[in-house]
Amino acid sequence: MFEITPTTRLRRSPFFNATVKEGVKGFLPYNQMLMPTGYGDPEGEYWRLINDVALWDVAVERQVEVCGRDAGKLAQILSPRDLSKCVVNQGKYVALCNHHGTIINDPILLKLADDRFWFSIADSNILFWARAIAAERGLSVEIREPDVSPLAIQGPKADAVIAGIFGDWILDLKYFWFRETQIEGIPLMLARSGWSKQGGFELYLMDGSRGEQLWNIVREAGQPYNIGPGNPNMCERIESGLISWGSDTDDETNPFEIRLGNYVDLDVDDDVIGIKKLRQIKKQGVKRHQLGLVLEGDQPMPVHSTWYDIYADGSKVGSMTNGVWSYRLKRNIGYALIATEIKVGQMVEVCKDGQMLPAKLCALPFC
Ligand code: THG
Repeated sequence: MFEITPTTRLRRSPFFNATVKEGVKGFLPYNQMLMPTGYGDPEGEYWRLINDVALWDVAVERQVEVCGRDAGKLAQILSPRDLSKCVVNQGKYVALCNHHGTIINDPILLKLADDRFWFSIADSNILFWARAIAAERGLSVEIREPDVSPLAIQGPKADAVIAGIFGDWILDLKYFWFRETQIEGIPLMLARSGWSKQGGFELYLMDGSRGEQLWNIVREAGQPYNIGPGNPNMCERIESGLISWGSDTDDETNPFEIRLGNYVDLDVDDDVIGIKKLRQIKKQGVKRHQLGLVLEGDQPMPVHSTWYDIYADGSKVGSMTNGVWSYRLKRNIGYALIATEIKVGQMVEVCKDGQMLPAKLCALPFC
């Protein structure tokens, strides 16, 4: 086989050494960092997330910090979602769009103070984007990537683990809300969030030199609950209908096509990037929509690394953008980004490596 050439271009997470000790088996590049992709037991790691609790190194979800007099103004200009009622210590899921209404990232926005925000970003360069927009609009802000690295604790027993470490106040934390705290002097932002529908928290580590220590604290507290290492789980997230920007989206995808229309407020000010185009798209109606796909057959198929064409009556009608063996449904499932004329319940064919695979369209989420 081959190895990854050592390079400063792929930065290491503060939890890197901890994940190596846990026996991490693979990485992928994300925001110019290495993100762990598994520990050698995909099915065990999946069921641990569904039944118990899992610990994920998600330091690759970098923060783009915007602070200064015009920070709130810039956050709103970048976000086609009304932030006027967002209060300090509240987070919001936002679909950042460009001037064409194309989604360019789907971060969680954390409001730390009236003049300080973090965009907790997916895999595209929002630091450059935010700086360019701020400069063009003459705004008084400072924009940087702070030393902040999230560690996710996900699964039905995450509440018990986190309450055991930090106290019962965490049980009152609302979805996407967060609070600054510390453990053994390690500075943290503790949020109820995470890229699964099994519930959980994210600890935003604010001192990169203390990653291994934090990992070990959580690992130890989680022992009675069968905690173990894992990573953002492709199977669970597809079953749950979550979006993976850049793999479910292409260079023309708008939020309405991929079920994020609820996070777009069309009556925000005209200076919000993309809003005029989004109003137009909403009025005209979308040409594509995102549906679930269930393939025929009960044998797991390899995970894909490319989109597959979808055919109906011999013509191409869309793409299968991802696919995975569902441990709960015992079927290969995935998402279709497909012409709006094609509806739930309809049969189509997915062209995979020259083979036509029959599949049925269904509503999302699967589970
Ligand atoms: N955690 C943090 N930052 C992140 C992610 C994360 N940045 C990148 C990426 N993940 C952002 N993407 C998502 C996508 C969906 C959700 C969270 C992050 C999510 N969505 C729910 C849903 O769609 O059903 C709920 C949305 C809502 O109710 O507002 O949770 O994981 N720190």
